[in-house]
Amino acid sequence: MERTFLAIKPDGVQRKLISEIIGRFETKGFTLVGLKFMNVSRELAEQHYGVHKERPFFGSLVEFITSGPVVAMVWEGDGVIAAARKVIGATNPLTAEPGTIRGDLGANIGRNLIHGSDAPETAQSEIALWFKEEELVNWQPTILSWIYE
Ligand code: DAT
Ligand code: MG
Repeated sequence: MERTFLAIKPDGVQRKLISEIIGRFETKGFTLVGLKFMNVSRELAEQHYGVHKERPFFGSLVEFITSGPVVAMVWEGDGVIAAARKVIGATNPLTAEPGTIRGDLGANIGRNLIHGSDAPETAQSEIALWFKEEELVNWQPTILSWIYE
C-alpha cells in the first residue's frame, strides 16, 4: 500500500475547514496512518519547500506556512499519491476543477488550503521529514474488503 503526506495549511485551519477536508479523504476510502496538529518552524518550512527556494514566491510561501498551525497527515491507499492530488485539485484554486478541495473551497494561489506530495520520491521524503516512524500507526480498517476487491 502506498502512502502520501498531506497537510492542511494555516488558511484551512483558520477557516475551520479541517473536518471538511479530512472528510474527503476518509469518504474516498483512504486510511489515515498519521496525524498531528502543529506549528511549523521556519527550518521545517524551508526544508519542505526547498525545491522552490529560487522562486519569487518562496519568501511569502514560508511566511504563510509558518503563520499558524497546520494539520500534518499521512494517508495510505492504493495509488493514494496521485489520487490525493486529484482530490486536492490544481495548484491555483481559480482554475482547479469544481469537486476538488481547492476548486470548491479556495480563491487564491497563495491560499490553496492543502499540500499533497506529488510523486513517490517526494511522498517518502516528506513523510520522513514531518513524522517519526513511531508516530505512524500501522492498522487495517475492518471495512477494507468493502473498499478493495
Ligand atoms: P502544489 O502545492 O500544487 O504542489 P507547487 O508545488 O508548484 O504546487 O507550489 C507549492 C506552493 O507554492 C503552492 O501550493 C502555492 C505556492 N505557489 C506556487 N506557485 C505560485 C505562484 N505562481 N504564486 C504564488 N504562490 C505560488
Ligand atoms: Mg508541490
